[in-house]
Amino acid sequence: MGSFDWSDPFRIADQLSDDERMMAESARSYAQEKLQPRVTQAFNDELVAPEIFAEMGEMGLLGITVPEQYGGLGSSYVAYGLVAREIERVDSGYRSMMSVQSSLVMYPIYAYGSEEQRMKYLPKLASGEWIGCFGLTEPDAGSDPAGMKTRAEKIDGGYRITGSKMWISNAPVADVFVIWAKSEAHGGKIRGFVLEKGAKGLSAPKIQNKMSLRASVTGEVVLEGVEVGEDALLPHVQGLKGPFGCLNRARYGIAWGAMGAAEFCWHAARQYGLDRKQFGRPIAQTQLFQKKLADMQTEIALGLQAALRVGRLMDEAQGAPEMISIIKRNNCGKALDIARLARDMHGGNGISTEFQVIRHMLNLETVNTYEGTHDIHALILGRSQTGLQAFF
Ligand code: TGC
Ligand code: FAD
Repeated sequence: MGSFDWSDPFRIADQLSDDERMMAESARSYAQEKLQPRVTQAFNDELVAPEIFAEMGEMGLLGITVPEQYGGLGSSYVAYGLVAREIERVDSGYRSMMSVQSSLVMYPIYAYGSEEQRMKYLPKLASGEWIGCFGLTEPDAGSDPAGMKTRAEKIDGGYRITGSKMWISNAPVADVFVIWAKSEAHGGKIRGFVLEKGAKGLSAPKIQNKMSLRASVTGEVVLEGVEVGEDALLPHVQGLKGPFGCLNRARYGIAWGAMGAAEFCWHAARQYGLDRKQFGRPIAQTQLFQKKLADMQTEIALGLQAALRVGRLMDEAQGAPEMISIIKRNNCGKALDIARLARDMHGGNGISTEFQVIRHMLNLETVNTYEGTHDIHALILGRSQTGLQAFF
């Protein structure tokens, strides 16, 4: 029989290439040395830290799957997932900053943009000199983005965009805005536009009073007749498959990231149980405590193995959106359960951000909701096996 490592039950580490292991290790060192020391204060005080993009850019963590000629790393989806896991082990907000920039801003410019757009935006987004955001959700169109009201009307030499976007990660500090709007000139189809900070009529006020993802800034995007040239249109996609093509990548990364946050909570609960004594023995020496640890270990081992499998399929161009729905939904839901359990296992200390598990728990409420809620992914999977759509 083989040996057993309690912290890596299915030996994920053995299933990685040397390059993938190196990427994961370098992301882990950056996250633990540079992000971990500042996260508690950043969360407590809702600090906005745009300089983190430049740090991530320097470490090669932005646009990992984008080809090198555009400033990316030209690396694999597995590598991207491993990095998301390491960053989210520290905080879901930091992973959000990275995944929006990589999957929701760089990816659409790379996949749907002109060569001029690629050359103009991608290198500066890869270095973190420019910060990007992705505007799909609106105040009245969240789970149902097809219901968006934002409109692009044709004007001489370009378009005029009017509407508003809600809950947009990075927006208040963004230089580059990927905005999805219904375009009258294209039969009302959804089209993507790349807008720049400073455009007349464009503003991005910060959303206040968030109790989740407090280390990542979120904004509205207000578009009051913003005029852009023809060159702002992403030429190579139309319809909802444009934003969904980006979401497939980001949701995949989130499935890995949520497991990183869950691993933090599991390890913290285990250590707390070994250190904390009640009734004359470590609380880790009780059956109930050990059952919770066993449940955490099992769900994380399964979730990581599933994410790795989907990543390998994506690297072979064999990944399907429904596979991503399975891992996004299940890994986020399980991570949230694990964070809530870890909070409980820390007793009173569990409610202090000093012990960190409540921060992960609060963050994971968002992670379970954005990029398709837990229930919306259930409906995507229900439709895929019955052929019946139950959204409305
Ligand atoms: P439906 O009829 O299913 O599809 C419309 C068109 O889109 C295509 N499509 C996809 N293409 C690629 N990948 C996918 N996953 C796709 N899903 C759908 C589809 O083939 C069709 O194309 P065509 O050419 O035939 O027109 O559309 P529906 O309106 O019925 O959609 C329903 C539903 C529920 C599946 C969908 O709207 C949905 O997923 N809702 C959730 C919305 C969501 O995820 N929003 C995310 C906003 S961004 C965000 O949260 C960023 S947070 C980032 C961070 O901070 O980390
Ligand atoms: P709703 O769609 O109103 O859903 C409310 C509830 O109703 C949910 O429980 C949902 O599951 C349920 N529900 C909805 N429809 C159905 C149905 N047909 N059947 C059964 N149940 C249903 N968006 C962006 O575009 N870009 C971003 O960068 C971004 N970042 C975000 C950052 C944060 C911190 C947050 C909180 C959100 C962010 N979002 C972003 C928005 C996010 O994607 C949406 O919040 C999410 O898609 C849900 O939409 P909603 O909030 O409008 O909820």
